[in-house]
Amino acid sequence: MAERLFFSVPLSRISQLELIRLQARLGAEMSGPARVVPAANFHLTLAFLGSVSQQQKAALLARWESLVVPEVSLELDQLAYWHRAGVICATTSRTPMALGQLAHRMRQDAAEHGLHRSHAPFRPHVSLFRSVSQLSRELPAITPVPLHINEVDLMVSVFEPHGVEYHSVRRWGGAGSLSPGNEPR
Ligand code: 3AM
Repeated sequence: MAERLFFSVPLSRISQLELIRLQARLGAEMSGPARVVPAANFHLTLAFLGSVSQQQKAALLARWESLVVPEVSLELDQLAYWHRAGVICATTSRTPMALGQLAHRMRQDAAEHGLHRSHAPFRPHVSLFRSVSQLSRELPAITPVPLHINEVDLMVSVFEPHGVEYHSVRRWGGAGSLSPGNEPR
């Protein structure tokens, strides 16, 4: 059975709380069918892989087995509304080079192995609202939300009756690097 997979960066509890506060502030102004992204679904996508067969997934995991996650900091310092996607997200005016390079490698690897080919440039973001058909007024300036990045997940996206759920299939970096067979000596 194929699965919908993507590489992403998880968010710390502190960053999640700051983004929940931001959602509450914006939500008061939101009209129409806009949906609030639940904090459990907050993530920063590095590369969307599309529908991946079990065979492709095993090969993908083998290729990325020894991934070393770069330690980088970034600030989510602005809001953006992406009309075509119907998304309001927190994004950054400065992408750390190491993060951009990792996203590029992952996207290139996916395209080279018959998975999703990304065309849009990598723009680090965390989606806060979906199905936003229009903005009633300009998005406000925000206090930057700092993110300290040292972990990467391979995530599976599952459609449940109550909405989409994301689950980590494999984590690299941070505590995730202590998975069996990858323990420090
Ligand atoms: O944009 P966020 O990070 O909220 O980036 C999309 C999404 O999350 C991307 O994968 C993430 C998890 O669903 N994504 C989903 N569908 C996509 C598609 N058809 C897609 N990227 C490109 N094409």
